[in-house]
Amino acid sequence: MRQSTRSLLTLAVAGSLAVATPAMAAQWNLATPYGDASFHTQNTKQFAEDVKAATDGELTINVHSGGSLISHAEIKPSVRRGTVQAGEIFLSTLSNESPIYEVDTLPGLAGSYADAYDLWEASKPIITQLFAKEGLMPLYAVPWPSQGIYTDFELTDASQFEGLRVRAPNINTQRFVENLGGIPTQTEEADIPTAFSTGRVDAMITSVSTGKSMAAWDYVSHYSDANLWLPKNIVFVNKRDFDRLDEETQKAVLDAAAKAEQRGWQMSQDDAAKSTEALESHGVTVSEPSDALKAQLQAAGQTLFEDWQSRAGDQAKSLVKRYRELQAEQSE
Ligand code: PCA
Repeated sequence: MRQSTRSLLTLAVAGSLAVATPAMAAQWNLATPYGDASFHTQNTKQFAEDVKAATDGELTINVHSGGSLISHAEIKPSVRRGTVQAGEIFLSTLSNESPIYEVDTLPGLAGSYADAYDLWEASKPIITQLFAKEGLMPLYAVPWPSQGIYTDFELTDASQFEGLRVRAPNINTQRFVENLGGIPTQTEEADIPTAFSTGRVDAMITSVSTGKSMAAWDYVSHYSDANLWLPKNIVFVNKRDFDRLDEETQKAVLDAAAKAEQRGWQMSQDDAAKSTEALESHGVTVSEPSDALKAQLQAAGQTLFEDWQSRAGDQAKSLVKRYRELQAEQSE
């Protein structure tokens, strides 16, 4: 093809594209490991719709759910590299990078939504700094309902953990299981049914939401509502991709993110109630641990917290201090 013909063709193609889509329209791909049934994914899809509406289609965010595009562990590295522009992950899976990321899986620190929110407020500046070092920017974070213990027998005493293989979604949960004498297994949420059906695990620690979405009643009979901690998902973007947007679009993204955070915290509470009902209606016995069991779980948790404090640097300690201040303000 002669050069002049080729450039004419290029011009023609560029021209037709310009008619089809506004010149500056941007597309982001956002990868999440969680499926469409999860309230987290529903919230993130709503976030994407809000952005599209607010920017008149200037920015479209395509949410790829259920790990369909990228596996959980690869999501953050992929956003960092720019393979995808945005992602959602379970924040505490990053705990091998910094003790800061363990803070929402420390037993006894924040056991209510109000406390968990204060903890997030206290962590946000530090987590934003850590993400910025990798060229990433957090958009919002939303908690799972509190974590409890699923077993196929009535859990009455910590000694029942002896030799029990317990599925855990992050490092601190694994340590917690170990402190109780159990054998922890790291399993992705999507792989839990297989882990049970192949006999790799006997029990699990997760929320009522996950218990409902993976049909826990097929594998276990009891849920002990131990209210261990409220761990969060975080949604974040590659900072370069964010910086490329014009100011108005950036503001639309941040506004929609703030709305998604607010909506998500409410969705988590609503989903906790609905999921508990679903578990019960499928025959799972839901109960709070007895005082004796509570004390045993607390002791295992206390060891974990002390261990964390000895590993955590000054930054982590000042985070907890700030959290305590916010908590005090809340109760004034
Ligand atoms: N569900 C996810 C994360 C925490 C939760 O409640 C899981 O169990 O993997």
